[in-house]
Amino acid sequence: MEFHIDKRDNSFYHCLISLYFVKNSHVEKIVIMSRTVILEKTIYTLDQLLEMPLPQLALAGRSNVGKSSLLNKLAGRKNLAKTSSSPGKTRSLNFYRVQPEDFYLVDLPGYGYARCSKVEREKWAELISRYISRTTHLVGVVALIDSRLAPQQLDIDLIHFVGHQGIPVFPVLTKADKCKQPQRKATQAAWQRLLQLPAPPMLVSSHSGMNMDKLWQFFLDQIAGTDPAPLSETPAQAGNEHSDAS
Ligand SMILES: Nc1nc2c(ncn2[C@@H]2O[C@H](COP(=O)(O)OP(=O)(O)OP(=O)(O)O)[C@@H](O)[C@H]2O)c(=O)[nH]1
Ligand SMILES: [Mg+2]
Repeated sequence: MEFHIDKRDNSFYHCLISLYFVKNSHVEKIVIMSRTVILEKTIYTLDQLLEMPLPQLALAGRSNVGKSSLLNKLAGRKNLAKTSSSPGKTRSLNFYRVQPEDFYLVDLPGYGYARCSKVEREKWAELISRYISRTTHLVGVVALIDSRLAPQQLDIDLIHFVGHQGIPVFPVLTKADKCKQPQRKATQAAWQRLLQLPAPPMLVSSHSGMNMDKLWQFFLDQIAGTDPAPLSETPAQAGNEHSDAS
C-alpha cells in the first residue's frame, strides 16, 4: 500500500513521498521518507556556468518531451518547473536541490526546437554540451525520449554525445499514457535494439505517475553509487504497470 502526502511551508515543500507497507509472509516493514526539492540556481549563459559542488543528474531531451513535467511529478509539485504545451519553455539550466540526499536534478533546455532562431538554438546547444562535458559532478544524464516516436536522430546524437564524454546515459521513455501497449513495446524494443541495452528502457508518465517511485529509487541508487551503470544500463524494469504517484 502507498500513500503520498503533501505539505507546504514558506520556503520548502515537504514531500512525504513514500509510506510503504511491505508485507512479506512474516515481516511488515514501514519506510517513511521526507524529501524536499527546491530550485537553487538558474543559469542562462555560458559565462554563468559554474561548477555546482554536489552530485548531479541531468534531465535532457527534445523540446516538449516532458522534462519539466517529470521534475514536477517527481517533486510532487505542479508548478515547481514551468511547463508548456508549446516547445521551448525552459531556456535555462535549472538546478533543483534534493534533500536529504543532497544532490541536484538539473532540468535542461530542450533541443531541436525548430521555431526559435538558429543563433538561439546554437546558444542552447552549446550551453547544454558545455554543461555535460565540463561538469565533474555529473553522475549521469537521463535522456528523455517520446514513447510515441520511432528513434529520432537528435535523440541518438545526444545519447552518443553523452556516452562519448564517458558519462552514463539512461534512456527513459516519456508520455507513456499517450500510447497503447503495442506502441510502447515497439518503441522500447527499437531503443533496446539500437543501443544494445540489456533491458528495455523504462516507460514513465508524468500524468498518471507511472514508474515514478522506481525512477526515484534508480536516481538514489546512482547518487549513492550502489548501481554504477554503463551506457547500456537502464532502470531495472520495463515499466508495463502503472504505479500512480501523488
Ligand atoms: N499526456 C502527457 N503529457 C505530458 C507528459 N509529460 C509532459 N506532458 C505535456 O507535454 C508538454 C510539454 O511538457 P514540458 O514538461 O514543458 O516539456 P519540456 O521537455 O520541459 O519542454 P521544454 O522546456 O520546451 O524543453 C506539456 O503540455 C505537458 O503537459 C506525460 O507524461 N503525459
Ligand atoms: Mg522544460
